Amino acid sequence: MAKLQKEPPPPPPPPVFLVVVFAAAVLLCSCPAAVSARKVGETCALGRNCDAGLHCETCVTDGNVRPRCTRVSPVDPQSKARDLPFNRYSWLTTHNSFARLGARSQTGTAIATAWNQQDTVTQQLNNGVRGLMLDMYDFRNDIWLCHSYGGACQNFTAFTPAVNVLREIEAFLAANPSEVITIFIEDYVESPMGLTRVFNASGLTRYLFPAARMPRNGGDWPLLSDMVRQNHRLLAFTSKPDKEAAEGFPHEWGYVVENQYGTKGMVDGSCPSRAESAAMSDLSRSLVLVNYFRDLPNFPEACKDNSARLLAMLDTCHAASAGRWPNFIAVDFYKRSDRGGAAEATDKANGGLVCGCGTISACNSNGTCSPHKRGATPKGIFNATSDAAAVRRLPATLQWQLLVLPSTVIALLSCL
Ligand SMILES: *[C@@H]1O[C@H](CO)[C@@H](O)[C@H](O)[C@H]1NC(C)=O
Ligand SMILES: *[C@@H]1O[C@H](CO)[C@@H](O)[C@H](O)[C@H]1NC(C)=O
Ligand SMILES: *[C@@H]1O[C@H](CO)[C@@H](O)[C@H](O)[C@H]1NC(C)=O
Ligand SMILES: CC(=O)N[C@H]1CO[C@H](CO)[C@@H](O)[C@@H]1O
Repeated sequence: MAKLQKEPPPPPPPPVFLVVVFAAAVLLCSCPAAVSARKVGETCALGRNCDAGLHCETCVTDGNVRPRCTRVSPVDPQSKARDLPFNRYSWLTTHNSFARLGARSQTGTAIATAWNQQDTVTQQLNNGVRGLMLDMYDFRNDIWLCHSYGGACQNFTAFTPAVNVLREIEAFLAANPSEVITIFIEDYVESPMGLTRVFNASGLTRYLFPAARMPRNGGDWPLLSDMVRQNHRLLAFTSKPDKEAAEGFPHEWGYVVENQYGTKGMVDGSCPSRAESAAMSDLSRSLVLVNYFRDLPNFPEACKDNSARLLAMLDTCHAASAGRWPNFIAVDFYKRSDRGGAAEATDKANGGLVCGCGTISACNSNGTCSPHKRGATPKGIFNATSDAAAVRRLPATLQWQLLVLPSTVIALLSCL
């Protein structure tokens, strides 16, 4: 394989460089909006100091006490490619999406169970989350989102009737006609046709992608653009095998391989499948889900878990999954990280799936990698063109950017 080797552009003549620095400094210092739009890793006081898709936080457990802008939203892979099979995309997924920090139980009782996320499902969807893990239980003659205590849903572990969150999802799908969402139901519902009734009541039934159209023997999924065109924009997998025949809800592990969840799934360098799933390397399931969260959600540690360790686990699971990048990356406190976090992990998986680049930002619309994004090109299964693209010369516009970039940084520093 040809090694990525670039000719350094000729150094710019010093007078030009100084003029650019001066111009950039004048522009940036005179424009507060530009100065307050901070990039990943820059110091901030408030979320609105940071660029779109970022927020302001510390990660003390990782030694980062200085508040800095960190990633929240992944890059939308549809901005690069819409006409790939659904199994060629990766989606940021929240574990126990409904268990919002500080939420009260709608039974009126104080919640005495774990919280896994910081914001509502609507906010998660607005931030680019596209996979939701929901635990559904029979409770009070209805179906609730709940954790179990003593094998059942209790007043103090019940969050909200499932229909409320399903209606949030419905509102998002109605308002965003090209978005596709996947729900993973941890299903404890025994009441007859219980899932059907609650999906009916939420208005979501018409969006459901039919199980009959899902590939069973490792084939490609329909194209994302086709799913959007047919308005089959909701996948709802259940953990209960019998509901596929009874109600048409696909049984998750007939279509998805999934690694061990919880603390046992966070052992560095290992990515075993969970008990209910076929082996990670089983190619008869076309979708791959990677869990990366603890048995007990840990808010202070989550920023560290969701950073370098998560990225390393992606590589481990990629190798364990026969060279497949995960289609779903499920975490607790998805907004927390020391920099790029779960959003960056999703970008990395999308880079591998969409075009064979190290990150989705480097993908061109024709499936090649943009040459100025270096980083190792991952060995994905979709690698046809990326190596060839990586050795091309820098175009003139990028040489110009190389000139402007350092001067912009210097100018910004001089404003502080
Ligand atoms: C749960 O709350 C309801 C009223 O909100 C109450 O009637 C019921 O007794 C409670 N159940 C338990 C086990 O505390
Ligand atoms: C769900 O809605 C469909 C279509 O309106 C209807 O035919 C079906 O009977 C409903 N199922 C239940 C269990 O409510
Ligand atoms: C792919 O797209 C990039 C960027 O638009 C372009 O520079 C490149 O020439 C294209 N490559 C091919 C093989 O079409
Ligand atoms: C889909 C694809 O192009 N896969 C190729 C990735 O690279 C290996 C090794 O170069 C090929 O054997 C695959 O066919």
